Amino acid sequence: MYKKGEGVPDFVLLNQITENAFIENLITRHKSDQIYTYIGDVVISSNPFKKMNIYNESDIKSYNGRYKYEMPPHIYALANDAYRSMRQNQEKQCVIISGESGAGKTEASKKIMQFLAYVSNKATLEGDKITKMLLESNPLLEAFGNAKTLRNDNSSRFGKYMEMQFSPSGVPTGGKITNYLLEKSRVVGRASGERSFHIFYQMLKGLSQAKLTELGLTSAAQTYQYLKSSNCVDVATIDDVADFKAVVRAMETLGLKENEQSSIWRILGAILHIGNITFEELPEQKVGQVSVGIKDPKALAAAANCLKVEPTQLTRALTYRSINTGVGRRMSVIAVPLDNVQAIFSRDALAKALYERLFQWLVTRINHEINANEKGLVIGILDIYGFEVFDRNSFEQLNINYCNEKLQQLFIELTLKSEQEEYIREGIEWKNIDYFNNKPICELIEKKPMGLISLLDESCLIAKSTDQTFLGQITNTFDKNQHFQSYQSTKDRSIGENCFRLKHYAGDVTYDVSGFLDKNKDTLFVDLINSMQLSADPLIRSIFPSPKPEDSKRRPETAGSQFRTAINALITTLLACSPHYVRCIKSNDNKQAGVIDEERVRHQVRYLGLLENVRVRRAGFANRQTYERFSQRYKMTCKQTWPTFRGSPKQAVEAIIAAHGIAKDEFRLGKTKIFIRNPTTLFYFEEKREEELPRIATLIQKTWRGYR
Ligand code: AOV
Ligand code: MG
Repeated sequence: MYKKGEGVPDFVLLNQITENAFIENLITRHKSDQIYTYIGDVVISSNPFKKMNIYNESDIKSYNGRYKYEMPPHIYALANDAYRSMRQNQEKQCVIISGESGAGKTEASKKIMQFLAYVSNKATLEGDKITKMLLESNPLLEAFGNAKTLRNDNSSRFGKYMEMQFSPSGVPTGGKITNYLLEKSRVVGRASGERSFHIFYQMLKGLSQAKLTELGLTSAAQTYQYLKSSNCVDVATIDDVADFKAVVRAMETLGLKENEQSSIWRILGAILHIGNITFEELPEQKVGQVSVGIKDPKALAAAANCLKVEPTQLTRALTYRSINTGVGRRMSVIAVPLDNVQAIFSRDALAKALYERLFQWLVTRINHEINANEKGLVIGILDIYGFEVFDRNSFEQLNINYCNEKLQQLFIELTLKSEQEEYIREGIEWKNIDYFNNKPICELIEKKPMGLISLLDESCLIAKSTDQTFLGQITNTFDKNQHFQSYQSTKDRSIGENCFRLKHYAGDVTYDVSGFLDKNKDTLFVDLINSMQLSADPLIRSIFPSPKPEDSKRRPETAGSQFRTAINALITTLLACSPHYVRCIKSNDNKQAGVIDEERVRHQVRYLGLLENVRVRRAGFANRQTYERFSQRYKMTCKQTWPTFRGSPKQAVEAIIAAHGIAKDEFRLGKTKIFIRNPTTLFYFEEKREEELPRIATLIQKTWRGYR
């Protein structure tokens, strides 16, 4: 089945299960352009950083409907399995794609969608339309949600769970996208050498001159402080003009109307103008009271024009803050002028809020077009931001890395832990295999009431708290925790005084607490909301609904706890599906084709727990089914069990196994299930079943005729 010099297609087939043998096989395969390798059902993918000639229509066709063992490893084989299992078992499926930033998750998710769209599309007009829309949502959301980072030129800055919905027979009926925490701080700033979201650069290069003039924009990104600040505008691997055309095409396919598109450009234009607004101190009106005015009225006027609000209203909202004083009937609202720092904070908060709310609107708008039957069959594809470490890591990285911890935890639970537990429960003889469990670090972050997120929330409630008091508090709380370090607790100079370090499953990350409280509170002053409500643009008004009276009594949920809730809901959703895994490996840090960095790969193989995965898999059983299910499915392949059988399901299974002379080591009979060691045995039964089906069908037909 496989050629010499290409390594083994499944790590389970290695002669020796050692780390070196594993890595050697991965490198051999990568060098011979075999980027996919299995560990049983799990697909390991190593990023080639070059265009591969393996994703053509002919490739899709050759994997469609085939069994895994018939073809070389491919992500299409996994997609095909998910589609088959969904129809065969009438069960929801999910594909969980993990790996660090730049490892190839987003590319993998698109390949899976492309395969599913192709094979499920039965060329009906409706099916055609739906699959087109699902596929076109990718370039659209990538334009708004992805950006160039130091790790990846097309890095996802939001998490995405895309459910493709199907009818019981597997015809596409719709889809639904759930998005997770967008890194909105990128809109106002980021590390040098990175870019803001793709759409800003695309728009400036792609919009017509007339449109730019209408929005008061020039095509030079350098004009805008929000884009200029990170010293990166053009990226060699990115064609913004072509991407812009794809975005506009996608908007049309997805039914975004002319006026909606126009509002989108206006909001984006407004954000760029807002970034150019600066403030200056005004002469003191009262002794000791500092207030600021707008320094550059042109930028403000341009922003107001894009937002369709009065410049005076926008000025007021950016430079004053309303505060409630007194209680009951004595309550009144006073306007307090902001100082320069506060005004900048409020300006940036408005830009971030506009962008985040526009993004959320876009996802909702797409769902409105595509969401059909949430209760039916689905294949969900999870593509999140991968584990990342930069020189400076903040609140965003903490959330991203927490999310990766949770997915690693899920992988451990499903493939290493529960697999071994099930053998024991079913009374199958089993020698335990050790693995690194990252549960303690998940708990350190998310546990209530003493985890990091809860403690951060607590700090946000106390008026006197600062980022530094928060750091002091977590240092005290996690003093004895081996996954936590800070300068105060270790006097280790490599951890800055404003920082703490977490020992994540994928490596150590040092987080700088500056800005943690503000980012977690994520307040948007009511003045800004009110000013947006006065916009003459309905889309802008709709994304800034007025706070409900009951909201003023409740504390708004913080960004951190919202994310924790969303991620745990995601895990619940995933647990309700049959999982399929893709584990992506980043071959090198320089995005180079043909290069595979042994040490980087070794590190990833270790933290992903891939060797343990092979061990459990090899010592274990590839497939298990309840006696009921197995006997129902294969009873026609055995004379004793077809057409009727009087014994228990377990006895039926025993009869079937015996009739086919299956070797003793190939299966085990547990308390409620049969365990099968090799997938080939199952394929054998599938083939036998398919051979028998036509005969049975004729038999049934004859019987029916007899009745008539
Ligand atoms: P990611 O999704 O895992 O990172 P991507 O899927 O964006 O990573 O992959 C990064 C880059 O690697 C892509 O832009 C391609 O250039 C290249 N690449 C990945 N997979 C393939 C493939 N199968 N064939 C060819 N090139 C590939 V992040 O979103 O940063 O975590 O937040
Ligand atoms: Mg990605």
